[in-house]
Amino acid sequence: MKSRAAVAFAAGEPLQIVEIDVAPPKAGEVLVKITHTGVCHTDAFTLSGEDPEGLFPVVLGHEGAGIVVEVGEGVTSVKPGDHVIPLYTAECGKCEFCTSGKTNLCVAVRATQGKGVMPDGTSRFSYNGQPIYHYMGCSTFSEYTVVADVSLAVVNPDANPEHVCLLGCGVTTGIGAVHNTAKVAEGDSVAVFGLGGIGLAVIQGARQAKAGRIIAIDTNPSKFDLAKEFGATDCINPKDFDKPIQQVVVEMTGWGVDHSFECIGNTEVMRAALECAHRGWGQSVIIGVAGAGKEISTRPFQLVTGRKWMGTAFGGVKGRSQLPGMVEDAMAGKIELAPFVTHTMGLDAINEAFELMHEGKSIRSVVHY
Ligand code: NAD
Ligand code: AHE
Ligand code: ZN
Repeated sequence: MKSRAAVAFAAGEPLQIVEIDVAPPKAGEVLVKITHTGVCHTDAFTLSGEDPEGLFPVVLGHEGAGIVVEVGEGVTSVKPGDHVIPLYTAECGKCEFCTSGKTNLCVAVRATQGKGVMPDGTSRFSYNGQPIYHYMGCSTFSEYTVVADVSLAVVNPDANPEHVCLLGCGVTTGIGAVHNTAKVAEGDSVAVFGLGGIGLAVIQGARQAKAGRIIAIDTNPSKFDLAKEFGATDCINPKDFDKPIQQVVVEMTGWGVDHSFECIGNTEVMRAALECAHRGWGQSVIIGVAGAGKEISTRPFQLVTGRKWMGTAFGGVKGRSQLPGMVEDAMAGKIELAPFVTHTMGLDAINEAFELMHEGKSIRSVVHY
């Protein structure tokens, strides 16, 4: 079938809106009509050419909501008409990772997903007869996409897709990092570096956990109003100080914060986030994705003196089991999604979403088909 799609033909170039060909779903696969997709910084990261797994031409997008159109042979977990959120972290329920009870990092389709193809090693997308790569097992920048059945969460059809698409990545990642990875407890102090969709979701999660002090940090002070709305108690701009930001946070708190979160993808800031964690027990969670060749460093003494360095993917959330409940929480007002959606646009204007992100003017742009 034909599908309107925003295709990244080459790194660093704007997406092109074209009509691509989408082949029917094979065994274990599902054809989904995407109705809405958010634009996450990770899409921009891969488009920039910095992603070691980046492949072109590709249909990017991994923060979507849609409706099942057709299922391939053997698929029983979803049916046409189901409202779904595609998952870049699949959940097969059977692999060593799924059954461990220790992680959400299912490996059922991860190897082929990283190569931009479906589990049989081929793509369902093509343009002028040439194959186009899939992205993160989702490719939500195409009106019709094909995903593995283990990469779909079935959600309440009454949920607003313009909002719950954000549970496909940004909001789930931030909130999950607080509850599943850091396990923030009542009264704990928190520092959040980077106040985009991810950092603001961390703040929302920290407020849910009844954290005490929530220090929000960004070089763009236009993010501070929303951070305060979500629960930040202090907002600081590293550019306002002539000393390292970790020193500022330590001086504000005495010995540092119980939990810090890096939500930018900057390895220098990752170091600052670790070093502002409390001596003896403070922990720092890396959420940001850093480019090819980047490495983190700190004095080992920082770890010897009790700080822990951690990381999280999709906030540790198991998508098929836990996302439906998060959608219910959003419908019940326990998770706020509307304030994240600062811009909406049709697919034709998707490049504006990337511009707004780079200019620091948006939190989330949501594209509708
Ligand atoms: P975003 O661009 O919306 O937000 C980033 C924020 O960081 C901006 O407000 C920007 O002003 C701020 N910033 C930039 N440099 C800074 C600095 N030196 N000091 C302080 N603030 C600074 O991005 P986003 O969509 O919120 O994504 C954030 C990061 O999280 C990206 O690296 C993205 O790839 C990653 N991410 C990871 C996961 C995961 O599962 N681990 C999931 C989603 C996104
Ligand atoms: N492809 C990159 C890694 C990118 C990465 O870390 N992705 C996160 C999700 S970002 C969502 O916005 C993730 O889930 N990682 C775990 C996984 O299995 O991909 C690289 O460095 O090669
Ligand atoms: Zn994302």
